[in-house]
Amino acid sequence: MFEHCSLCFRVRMIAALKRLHLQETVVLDDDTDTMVGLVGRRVIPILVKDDGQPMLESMDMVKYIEGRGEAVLTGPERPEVAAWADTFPSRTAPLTMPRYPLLGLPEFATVAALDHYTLRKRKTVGDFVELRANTRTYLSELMPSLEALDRLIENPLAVNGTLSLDDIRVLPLLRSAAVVKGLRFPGKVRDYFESMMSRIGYPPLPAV
Ligand SMILES: N[C@@H](CCC(=O)N[C@@H](CS)C(=O)NCC(=O)O)C(=O)O
Repeated sequence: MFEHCSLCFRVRMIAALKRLHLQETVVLDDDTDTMVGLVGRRVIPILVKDDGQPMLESMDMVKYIEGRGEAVLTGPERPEVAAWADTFPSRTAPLTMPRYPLLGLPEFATVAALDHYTLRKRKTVGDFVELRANTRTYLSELMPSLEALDRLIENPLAVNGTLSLDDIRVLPLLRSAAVVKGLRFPGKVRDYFESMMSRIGYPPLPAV
C-alpha cells in the first residue's frame, strides 16, 4: 500500500471496522519491482490472502474481508452516494496530489521515491508549485461537491444511517481531501469525518 492512497484506505477501514488484523507494508513509490513481483504489474493496493493468493481490486478486498466473521456493512447503498464518490476524486486531485509529497509519508522516504512520484504526477496533473499556488481557486471549485455530500449524509456514523459499502466509498475520499490546510468541511461532513475516523481509530493525515 501507499499511506496516501484512498483505495488502500478502503481496505484498512473495513479491517478496522471488523477488528481484524491486517499486516501492512508500505512500498516506496519507485518500488515497482515489488508490485510486479506480486501481481505482474504496477498497482496498489494489493492484498495477499493467508493462502498466499494476491487480490487486485480494492472493492473485492473489502468484500472478502467483510465476508469473514459477522457482517458490519449491513445497510442499504444509494446510487447517488456512489455517483458522488465517482466524481469527487477528479475535483480533489489538483489539491491533494501536489500535497502528498509534503507530508513526510513512508512511500516518499527516499529522494528517488519522491522524485519518481513528482515526475509521474506532473505529467497527469501539472506542475505541483503551480497547482498549490492556485489552491484558493481549486478550493472554491470543490465546495459545491462538499455541500452536495452534506445534503446526502444521514448520520455522523453512517452516510446512509447504517454502515454500508457507501461509507467505504466516502470516508477515504474525505481523508484525502483533509490534507488541504484551510479546507473547511460543511457541518455534517465534518461531523461524519471526525466520528468515523475516531470510530475506526485512525488519526487524519497531516494537512499542509
Ligand atoms: N481498481 C483498482 C484501481 C487501483 C488503482 O488505480 N490504484 C492506483 C493507486 S491509487 C495505482 O495503482 N496507481 C499506480 C501508480 O501509482 O503508479 C482498485 O480499486 O483497487
